Amino acid sequence: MEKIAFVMQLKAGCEAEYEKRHDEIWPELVEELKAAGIEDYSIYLHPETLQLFAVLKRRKNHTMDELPQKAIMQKWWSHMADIMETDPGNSPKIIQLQRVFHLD
Ligand code: RM4
Repeated sequence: MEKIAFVMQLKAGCEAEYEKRHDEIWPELVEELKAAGIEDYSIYLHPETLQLFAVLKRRKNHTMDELPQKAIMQKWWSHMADIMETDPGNSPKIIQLQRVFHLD
């Protein structure tokens, strides 16, 4: 497994709605994420900047790169597009983070 982290951006005033939608995440999306080799996926909200800090583990032979082509992923991104900063095609704007410290 490897652990990666990235940042997304929430729109102002959408904190409660973002959490609610994830409380109600679609089971078929969860299945697709797990099938892609993702585990232990958390998203944390920075209350001042509204940055969404995401951290997850993924199998070495993960297929995360194929997720953007999956119908359920595209449906989810379109469902979320009104409350997140997005790129064309509704995928969330993402900044990959570089690990600078680790303690096992
Ligand atoms: C996020 C964003 C990510 C997705 C998670 C489940 O808000 O849409 O792309 O992996 O939800």
